[in-house]
Amino acid sequence: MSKLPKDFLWGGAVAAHQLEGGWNAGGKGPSVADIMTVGAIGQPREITETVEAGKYYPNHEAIDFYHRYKEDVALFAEMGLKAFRTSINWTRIFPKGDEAEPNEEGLQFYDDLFDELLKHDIEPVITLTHFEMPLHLTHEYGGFRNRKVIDFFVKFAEVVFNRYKDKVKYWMTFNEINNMMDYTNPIFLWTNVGVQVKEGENPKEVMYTTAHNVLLASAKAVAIGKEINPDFEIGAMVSHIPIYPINSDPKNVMLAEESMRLRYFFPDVQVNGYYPNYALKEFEREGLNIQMKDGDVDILANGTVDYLGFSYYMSNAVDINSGQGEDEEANVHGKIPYQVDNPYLSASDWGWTIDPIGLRYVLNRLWDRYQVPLFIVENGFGAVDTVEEDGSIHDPERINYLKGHIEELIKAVDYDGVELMGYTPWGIIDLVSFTTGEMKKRYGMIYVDRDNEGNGTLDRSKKDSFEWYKKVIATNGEDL
Ligand code: BGP
Repeated sequence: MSKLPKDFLWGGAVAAHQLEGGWNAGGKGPSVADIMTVGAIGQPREITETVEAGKYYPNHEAIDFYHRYKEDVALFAEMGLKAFRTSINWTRIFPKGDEAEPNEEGLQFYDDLFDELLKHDIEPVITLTHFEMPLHLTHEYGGFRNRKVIDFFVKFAEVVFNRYKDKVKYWMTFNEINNMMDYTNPIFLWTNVGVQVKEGENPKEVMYTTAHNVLLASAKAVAIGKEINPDFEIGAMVSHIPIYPINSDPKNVMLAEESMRLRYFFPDVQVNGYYPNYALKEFEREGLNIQMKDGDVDILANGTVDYLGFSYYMSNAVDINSGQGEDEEANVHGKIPYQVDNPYLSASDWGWTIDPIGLRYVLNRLWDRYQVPLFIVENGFGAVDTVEEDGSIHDPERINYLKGHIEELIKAVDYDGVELMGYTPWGIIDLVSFTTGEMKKRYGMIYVDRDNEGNGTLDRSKKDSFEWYKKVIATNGEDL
C-alpha cells in the first residue's frame, strides 16, 4: 500500500513573471518585476526606476511560456503532473492596477492556459500574486504601505475568482508573504509589496505597517473567494526556513526560538486570524505605530486560510556568540541576525544549505502549531547544468536533493501523521531566478536553451530528472 494518499498532488511550480515573458504583450502593463535587472555576482538585483533603454531585463522574454505554453503543458502531462502551480500576472488583468475594468485579453490568456491544463487532467494551483504587482501602484500610491492598494488587490482577486471559479479550486493569496521580514534587503519589500523605505523612516515600522495592509488584503480576498465559491481551497504561502540553535546552550535554543518568529508571524495571523502576543509586545516595546483601524480585527478574523502552503529550500543556524549581531546587514535571502554556518550541512553553489531532514522537522512544527493541511509548493535545487554533446543533461545532484526531501516528507505523512496535500517542486521547467535574475541557476527537470544574457533558441529538452520524477509520480512516491 502506498504511504501517501492516492489523491496526493504531485506537481511542479513556477511564477508568471519568471517564465511567461511577453511582458508587454496582450495589453499587459509593467509590474515591479519588469524593472529588475540581473544581479552582479553575490549582489542583489538592481531595481531601476522604469524600463531603461539598453538594459537587460531577464523576465521581459523569460522562457516565452506566454507563446509556448501548449508545448510545455504537453511535457508536464508526459511527466504525469497532477498539479501545476503558477501565478496570475496581475498586470495582464489590470495593467495599471487601478482601472475600473479588467483587460479581457489578459483574462483570456489564463482561460486558455487553465483549459489546456485541465484537458490533460492537471489541476491548476494558483497564486494570486507572486512578486508581480503593478508598477503604477508603487509609483502612484507607494505600494502596499497605502491602504488604497488593498482595494485594488481585492478587486483583482474578485475578478479572477469569478472568472475562473469553475476551473481553479486551489488558490494562494501572496507568494512568500513573509519575505518582507527581510526588510534590510530592499528587493524583498520591493517585489512583494512595492515599497521602498525613505530616508529617515524606521524601516521596521514601514515593514509592519505594510505587513498589516497585506494581511488585510489577503484576509479580504479569502473571505470574498469563499463567497464566490465555497468549495475553493484558499491558502497562505510563506517561505519557511527553519532556524536551528547551533548547539544546546539554552541561550541559543531561546535565540533560535525567538528568531523563528520571523517565519511564524504571517502564518500566525493568517491561520489564527489575530496577531500573536509576541508581535503586539514588540510593537509596544519599540514604540512602533502600525496604524490599525477599527474593524481590522474582524477582517483578519473573517479571512483565515484553509491550508498553509510553503516553500522549503534550506535551513539556517544561529549562535549568540557569533558576533553577527542585530546590526549585521542581512543581504542574502533568508540571512538573519546571529546566523552562522551549520557544520553538519553542505550547500549549493549559491550557499543554500541542503537539509532534507529539515523538511520533516518543518512539516511537524507547522502541523503541530497550526493543525491545518500543509502543502509544499516549492522545493528544489538550483544548479548549473551541462548539456552533453549528444544533447543529454545529467543532473544527479538535483535528483539526489529531491529524492532526499521526498523521503522525509513521506516519513512526515506516514510516520508522524502530518496532513500534507501535495508537493510541487520549484522550477519544474528552467526559468529566471528570482533572487539573482540569472538563467544559469536552474531548477528544472525540463531544460531551456537560454543564457544569462538572453541568448539561446529557447528550445526545451528533458533532463535525467524528467524520467526520474515521472516514475516517482507514477508510483506515488514508492519508487524513488
Ligand atoms: C522563492 C520564490 C521563487 C523562486 C525560488 C528560488 O523564494 O518564491 O520565486 O525563484 O525562491 O529562488 P531563486 O530563483 O532565487 O533561486
